[in-house]
Amino acid sequence: MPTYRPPHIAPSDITPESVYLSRREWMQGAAGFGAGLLLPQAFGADAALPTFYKSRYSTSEAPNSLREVSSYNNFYEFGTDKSDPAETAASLRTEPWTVDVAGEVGRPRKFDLASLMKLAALEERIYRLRCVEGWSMVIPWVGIPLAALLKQVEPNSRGKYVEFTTLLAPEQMPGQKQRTLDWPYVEGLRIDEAMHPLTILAVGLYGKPLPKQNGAPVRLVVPWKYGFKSIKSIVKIRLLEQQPTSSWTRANPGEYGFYSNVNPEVDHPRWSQATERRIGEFSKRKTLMFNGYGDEVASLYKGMDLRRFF
Ligand SMILES: Nc1nc2c(c(=O)[nH]1)N[C@H]1C(S)=C(S)[C@@H](COP(=O)(O)O)O[C@H]1N2
Ligand SMILES: [Mo]
Repeated sequence: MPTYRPPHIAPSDITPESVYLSRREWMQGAAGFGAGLLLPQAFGADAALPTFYKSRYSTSEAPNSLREVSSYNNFYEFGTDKSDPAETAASLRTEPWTVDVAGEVGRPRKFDLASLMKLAALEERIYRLRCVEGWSMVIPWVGIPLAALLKQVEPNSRGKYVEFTTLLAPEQMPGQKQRTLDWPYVEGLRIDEAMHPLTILAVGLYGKPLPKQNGAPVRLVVPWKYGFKSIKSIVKIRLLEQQPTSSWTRANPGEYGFYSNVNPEVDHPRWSQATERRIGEFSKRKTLMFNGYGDEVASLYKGMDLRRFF
């Protein structure tokens, strides 16, 4: 059952009223899930985002509650338990914040968060997130297409890959004092994956700025890849000629490849990837090829052996 709705309505076709209605609906939805009480805690009392549009690039599946989205996290900079980031990420300082974009580009530039949010209309994108560990969630992100930022810096013909780096600050990120990974966390995409309209830089979720445990103030979201590709709290973006090595590939190249497309037919060496458990549900679901985004992204991998390029 395809749940992805193709984008035949441009953001400009959607009236502010529908945005307002949808926001009210989410607030009711959040309260209905019992997460209303968590709102002030997760976001801070005066948190606000500029107006944003409801994107057609959204699944019609019901989002997980705000409580689930903001209390069950992977963010090893704050510990390896799912509950650690929500408990300890308060020590992350997200202001001021700069994303430094350079490398194989004509116009290298440093963006603060305000200028980054002005690069394109903010959109809500309700995406499935499939963790390589075998669980999934549906998350209502708010963000801009990564392509809007890349176009600004004008990649040159040698810019074939994009490398992303998380903040390195052990005093704010206690997990970086442990050698769980080679810090800072690094991820990478091929330029066509990075430019794909489904790839976003998220600055919010559930209509508010990102909770720190979800990668504030800005993180990547690549919905057809395993969750670890969606790197959090980004400070640096580099356009490169050579394929970068991500932290997980460096840690274990036999288990985590560069592409990491969600693929129920290619098992992780230690477990099957055929099914997943949606957080909040009891029984398992079948994992969908490319996490259900195959109609949009399969052409990026035409002719590639996805067992070899896992
Ligand atoms: N910097 C950084 N980014 C990260 C991680 C991390 O440990 N550090 N974990 C990844 C993994 S494994 C997943 S599944 C997602 C989880 O995102 P969420 O907590 O917002 O659901 O973040 C990804 N991004
Ligand atoms: Mo993950």
